[in-house]
Amino acid sequence: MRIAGCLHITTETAVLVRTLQAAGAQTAWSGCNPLSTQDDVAAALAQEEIDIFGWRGLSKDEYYWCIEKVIATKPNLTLDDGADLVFTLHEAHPGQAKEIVGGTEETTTGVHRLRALAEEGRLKYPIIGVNDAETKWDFDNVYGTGQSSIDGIIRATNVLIAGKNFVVCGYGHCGKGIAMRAKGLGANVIVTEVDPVNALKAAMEGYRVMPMINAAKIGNIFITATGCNDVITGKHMSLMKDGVILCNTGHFNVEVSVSELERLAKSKREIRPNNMEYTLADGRRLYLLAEGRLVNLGAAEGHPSEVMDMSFANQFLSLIYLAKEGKNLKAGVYDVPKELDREVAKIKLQTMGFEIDELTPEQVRYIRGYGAGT
Ligand code: 9W4
Repeated sequence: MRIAGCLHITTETAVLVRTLQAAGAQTAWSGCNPLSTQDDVAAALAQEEIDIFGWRGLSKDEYYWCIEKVIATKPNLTLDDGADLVFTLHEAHPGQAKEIVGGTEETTTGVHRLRALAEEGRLKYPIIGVNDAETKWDFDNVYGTGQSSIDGIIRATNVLIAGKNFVVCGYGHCGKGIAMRAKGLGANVIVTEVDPVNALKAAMEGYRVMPMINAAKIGNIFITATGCNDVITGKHMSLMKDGVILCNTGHFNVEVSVSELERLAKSKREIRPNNMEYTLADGRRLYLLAEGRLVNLGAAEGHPSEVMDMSFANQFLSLIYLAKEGKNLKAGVYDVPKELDREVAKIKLQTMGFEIDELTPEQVRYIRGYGAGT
């Protein structure tokens, strides 16, 4: 198969590309974010004569030039992260879609864009939304974001987490992972939420739950993981203690209001890489990490490879599935078949050296039967 990929050019992606090649595919690849390409990785793949189009810091025009180059290889499968490849193909090369048996999409945003396209009746081939596989989102959000966000905070500050009031804004899957890891390091975790069910889960986990305006007065470290804007604003900053650390691991730099911090500050200086000290008019200092952008990517290295491997195993198995079955599927957005998701979990357990039990035939009969009542 000829596979066109549009996915962050990172070490983990390089392993996926090599794996697809080892399985007999021809691949052509571009990055899916102008800033995420690891140039050394792109160079290494290019040296192996793998078609790779991307470098760190490309302009918007260069970004789409790379995607065009990938489309020009006349793929029959696509792999996307954010759906820029699929949209470019549909808009600029609609005739090519009939050659394509299927595609995969890595992210929630991409799946949303593709569903909208499908609802308008314009999506031209079947696409599997890899994001919704349990062995993808449940692990990268909780364990990947959890660890890498704490890692970013520590790299940017070298602060001791133990004993700190650690405020997690948003208790979705990412917030849950961060809170769990902060607790493990000895922090007093405080959760702020707008959703009563999430807030209740946090409370039952033993965290203190309170509105942001109250947390602002007592927190030492604040991290936003909401996906929403204006979570920490000037009115919170004006209540904060001297020396607090602010960072974000959710949507790009809209959760901590950097503009309001800039407005409140009398001066600023970078005290360490990815750590900006803002001094307010009354002398209090607030430390903003990674410019309010995702701290796990800005100050650390994103998800560890042992999380990405599950996402990319889902990608790999989904592409194999589409190579075989794609022509029998109607255009639309599909879930990763449940058996593939389970297969990824099974293999991951094996690689971690864990074995599990199997149900006996009697147990299967018991579970499936309805005879056992009171
Ligand atoms: N990376 C990224 C890197 C630097 C960067 C403007 C200057 C996401 C997922 C995976 O987005 C990624 N610098 C930016 S934005 C930006 C984004 N700016 C913004 O001002 C700085 C990214 C998936 N992943 C892992 O998590 C681990 N391996 C992976 O493949 C990678 C990168």
